[in-house]
Amino acid sequence: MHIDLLEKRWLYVALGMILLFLGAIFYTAWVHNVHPPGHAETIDSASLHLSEEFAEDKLGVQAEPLANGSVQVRLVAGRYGFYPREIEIPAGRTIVFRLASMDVLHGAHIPMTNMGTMIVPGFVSEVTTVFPKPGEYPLLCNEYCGFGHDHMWSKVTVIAPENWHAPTKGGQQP
Ligand SMILES: [Cu+2]
Repeated sequence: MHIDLLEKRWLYVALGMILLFLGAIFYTAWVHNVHPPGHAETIDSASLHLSEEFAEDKLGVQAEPLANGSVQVRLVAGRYGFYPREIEIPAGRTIVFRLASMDVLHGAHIPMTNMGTMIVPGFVSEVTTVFPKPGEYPLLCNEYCGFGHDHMWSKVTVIAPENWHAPTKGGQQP
């Protein structure tokens, strides 16, 4: 089969682009730890307030660290806010966010970090991340969820590990 030289060149260009994009996907997966969510855990969004994990007094930074030493944070997303509105977490430690929506589709995103996930009603979203530097970070909703979407954000304060203390009981906030 004869393939014209010009056509061949364009084939190589197309092939090169495919390899470039595949390379970018694998690079971000391996080097920056960016993965599609592989976590499917269901929950009844209409009765979060009655649930074992997402009842009002169980939200926020958890008093007990997980078995591997990471700090667990539970948040509920609802029109229009993340609850609790403010959390304090330590820098340099693994943070496991667990999020559930009480109404519609929301997103959770902390700009300039790899903390980002959709919060689909009926499912628990889990994101594991580390904040290397202390500071104040906004936690934003990045899925349009209604008229108040622009105002849907919470404050995440990352504190130097030596100054951070776990809350004495679940749900307790600064
Ligand atoms: Cu939202």
